[in-house]
Amino acid sequence: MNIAIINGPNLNLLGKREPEVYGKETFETFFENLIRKFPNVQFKYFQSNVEGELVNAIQEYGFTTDGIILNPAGYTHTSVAIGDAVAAVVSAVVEVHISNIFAREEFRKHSHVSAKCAGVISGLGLKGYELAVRYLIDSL
Ligand code: CA2
Repeated sequence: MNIAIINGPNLNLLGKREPEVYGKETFETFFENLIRKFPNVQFKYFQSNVEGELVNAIQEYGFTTDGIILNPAGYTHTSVAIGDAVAAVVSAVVEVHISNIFAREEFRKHSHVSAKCAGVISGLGLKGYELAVRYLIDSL
């Protein structure tokens, strides 16, 4: 089974800035442990701060993997293009947010992506990515 994790802008700063909101762990450390926990899953990881690169990655992995775990970060709330890309691909897409976007500012409560996804996990920290992996394994 192949799963791609795609992270949007600023998530390369995880564990380095704003630990009170996003936690102390870097994504690299979390990802190493995730690979160890799921030896039967082949993971791809992509992070970009550039909207078009995220669209390209969704298009690439959306036809070559079984599932995508997508945290579009700030583009969640602004990007019609990322929502359109998710709608266009065949892989199951799970939207994940580390923080609870419904407990924050009003503008974070709207996502251009959620309605195009199989489901959304928000507010469970990095654990949300692991839960999304479990969902994809169980459902595919
Ligand atoms: O909670 C999430 O996962 C978000 O997608 C994170 C985005 C935010 O714009 C969304 O509303 C919710 C922000 C990502 C910024 O990541 C940082 C990580 C560490 C330090 C600074 C920013």
